[in-house]
Amino acid sequence: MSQFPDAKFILSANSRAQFPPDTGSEVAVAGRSNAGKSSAINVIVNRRQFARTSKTPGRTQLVNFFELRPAQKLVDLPGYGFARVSESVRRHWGRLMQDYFESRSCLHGLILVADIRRQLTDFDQQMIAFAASVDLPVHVLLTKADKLKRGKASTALLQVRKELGKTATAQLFSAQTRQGEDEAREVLESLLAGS
Ligand SMILES: Nc1nc2c(ncn2[C@@H]2O[C@H](COP(=O)(O)OP(=O)(O)OP(=O)(O)O)[C@@H](O)[C@H]2O)c(=O)[nH]1
Ligand SMILES: [Mg+2]
Repeated sequence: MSQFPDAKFILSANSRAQFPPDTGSEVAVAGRSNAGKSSAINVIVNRRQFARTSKTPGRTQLVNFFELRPAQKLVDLPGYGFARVSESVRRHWGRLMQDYFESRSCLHGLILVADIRRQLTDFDQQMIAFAASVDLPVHVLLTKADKLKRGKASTALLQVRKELGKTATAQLFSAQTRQGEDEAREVLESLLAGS
């Protein structure tokens, strides 16, 4: 049974004017393009193709808002770090992100999704530093853990935790095996509750 039986898609926004009202409590999911953000959301919410996944990096250039429960939202942010897109798409992404982070007082936390095989990219680091500068708690999902042997995955987690220090928490995750789903849901609940 889903912990969020009434979860539903609200809208996809391409600009600040389209964002839903800045009310209640919201958690955003960010990360490199193709890292596995949408797949992680589907596992956490326990619905197949709830957030649409794709094999083409950088395709989802919209801010997707979902209602988890009344006054609780989850946001699938467009991925960064895509190589094969135009400068104008990249600029649009930057503006959209800036608008998003500037305008959401309801934002209570950030879940950063990172491919365990790539460790944290410069952009991930910048995102974490930015969140720290505005006192936004961050939790890192080291996803695609199924791609590494258990020992290697644990080593990667220790390394990332060391790198993060007190700026963020981190865990292993896999949308394929559902490893770490309970832990991720607990963190999401506590972020939404603002604790
Ligand atoms: N093996 C494995 N593959 C995964 C996992 N999570 C996601 N994938 C695959 O990685 C690809 C990208 O997944 P998405 O969830 O669409 O990634 P995204 O971060 O939402 O991508 P954008 O929205 O384009 O930025 C898809 O082919 C997924 O099936 C995982 O835990 N394990
Ligand atoms: Mg996506």
